[in-house]
Amino acid sequence: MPRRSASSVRTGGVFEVAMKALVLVDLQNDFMPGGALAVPAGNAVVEVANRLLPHFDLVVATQDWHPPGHGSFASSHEGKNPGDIVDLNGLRQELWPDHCIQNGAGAACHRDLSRKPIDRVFHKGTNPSLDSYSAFFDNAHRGSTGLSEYLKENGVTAVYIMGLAIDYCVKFSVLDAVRLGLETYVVTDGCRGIDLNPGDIDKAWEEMHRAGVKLVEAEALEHPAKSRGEDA
Ligand code: VGL
Ligand code: ZN
Repeated sequence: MPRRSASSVRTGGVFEVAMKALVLVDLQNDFMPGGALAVPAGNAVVEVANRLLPHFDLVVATQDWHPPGHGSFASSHEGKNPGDIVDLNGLRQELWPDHCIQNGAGAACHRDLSRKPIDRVFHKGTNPSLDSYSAFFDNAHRGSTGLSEYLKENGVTAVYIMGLAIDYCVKFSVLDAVRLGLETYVVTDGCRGIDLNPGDIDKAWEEMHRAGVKLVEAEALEHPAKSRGEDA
């Protein structure tokens, strides 16, 4: 259960509940420098997450959580290398080094991430023959991780998304959040990307912008009055 109660917002004489959730995407060892699928400077966003945690009604985290031999691993396809593209059950699939194996050290969240304020953790990528970049649904949009149902049950209307990697799991999560009708914010300094093909990160920001997401810096969430130029 969320620890903090929702804040009430006065709208048209009626008090309505505005619940905002922080969604921390894949802050796992394998996506950190030195990890199996390292995102450059991925570790820099852990302290951003820790700073934001106290400012949210509800905090959820995702973990990429693959079984050994997962279909997104190059090692599962004879003669293929990380970076190659294959057809996985009719879907275009980038191949990756083995990463985020269920219960392995690489799948654990970064040791500096403050765990206590996280209300719920959602696993994705558990189906061996289908990848799941989004925090909400698998890449075929067939199965749900349970996150959208959980947010709905808790009356969440706005999500603030950050994490790794901006050009994969963050982008897919953000686009799904918009489709689900959530007011969707991306915490710009809380994200880092892979740039498998140079330009992927820029393209990801453009795609999210076109979808109508709002961008926000961590500082503005920590000190809302100050960032509007008012006295704190
Ligand atoms: C991710 C590639 C493969 C991510 C997960 O978290 O962005 N990227 N699996
Ligand atoms: Zn993965």
